[in-house]
Amino acid sequence: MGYRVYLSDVSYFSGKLECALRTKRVAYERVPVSSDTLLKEVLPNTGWMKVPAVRRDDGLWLYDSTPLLRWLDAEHPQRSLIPQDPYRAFLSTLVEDYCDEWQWRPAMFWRWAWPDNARYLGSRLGEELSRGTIHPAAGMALYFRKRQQRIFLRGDGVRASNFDAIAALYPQALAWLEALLETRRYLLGDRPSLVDIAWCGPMLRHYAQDPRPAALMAAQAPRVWAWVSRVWNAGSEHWSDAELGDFSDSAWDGLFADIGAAYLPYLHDNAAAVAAGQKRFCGTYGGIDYPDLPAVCYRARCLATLQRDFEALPPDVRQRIGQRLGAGITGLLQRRSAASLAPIDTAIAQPRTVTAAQRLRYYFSGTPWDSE
Ligand SMILES: N[C@@H](CCC(=O)N[C@@H](CS)C(=O)NCC(=O)O)C(=O)O
Repeated sequence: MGYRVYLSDVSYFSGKLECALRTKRVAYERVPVSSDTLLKEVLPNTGWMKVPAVRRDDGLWLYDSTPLLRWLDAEHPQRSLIPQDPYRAFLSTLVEDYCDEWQWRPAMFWRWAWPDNARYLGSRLGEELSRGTIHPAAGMALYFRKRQQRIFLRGDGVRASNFDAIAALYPQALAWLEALLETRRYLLGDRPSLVDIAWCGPMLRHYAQDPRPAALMAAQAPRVWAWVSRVWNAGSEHWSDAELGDFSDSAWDGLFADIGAAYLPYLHDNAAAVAAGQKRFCGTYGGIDYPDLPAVCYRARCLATLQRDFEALPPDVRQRIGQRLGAGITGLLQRRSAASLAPIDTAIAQPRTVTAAQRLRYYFSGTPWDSE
């Protein structure tokens, strides 16, 4: 059965999903979205005005790259991306969640914080989203540049006081990946797996393809530069049967330390804010002060999912993870979340009725960050 993938050529999560489909050699038709297709096809069929979204020939709609990758590996077991053993699978899932949710801010920052890059990306988005609609591309470009800066910079805790520290998160990520790639072709060895696909979220569409961060990648991290193309082209390679690495390399230490010092504490504070019905909260994560962050329900569900998955592991696997990550991280994985939201379990979308009022609101203001 065939797939149509609704996507954007500049989108973080569309790039992530395309890397997975290409690596697994699952054929699909690319459907670049416009504001009209988002509103008339993607929204009523998934409940989100977000990409990527997938329509199978029989009318089944799938969305949200994280459960979608699990669905794909189950549906198309060839060239599986998710490691088979529970130890590697859990650590890969943790890295994926971190890439999706905690690498998002620096990736948005590098895209929208400097006027030159922001103007270029604004015009690409404007061109893409206005195609076939009545909207002028230039107007759409300006609208999206301002909207993304409002929601994902100022609205996501970026200030003059933490500007340099947030900017430094990208070169830090490059240094981590560069060290891993010094001795291997993919992040866990000789073939791609979930962690490569996850890092391609920020690395492909934002860092390797936006002019400003791409120049830095080519200059400072040529191995990462080559690896991004390697993952994109992985479908043309024969699959290696070599065992995947077990995350024991100390080159993973910096990333795991950031998960413990910044990401998991943030997820707990976010869940507490969601539980308390707060719209905004502040905190210091990984040594960076963030004055005014949105409480994001979806991320409270990410914490619930990680905690549920960790809890379900056999005790010896939990113990091995504890030995690798340290008691601080496993403590955070076990500490009760303040919110009791459902884990993220399915990629299968339920069609929903979109009221005229919602349609109008979305039309003028776009999807809210945390739409249900
Ligand atoms: N958790 C979702 C996130 C999807 C997402 O946020 N997509 C962005 C593009 S990368 C989007 O469509 N945003 C729409 C908007 O901001 O209005 C996934 O993994 O697929």
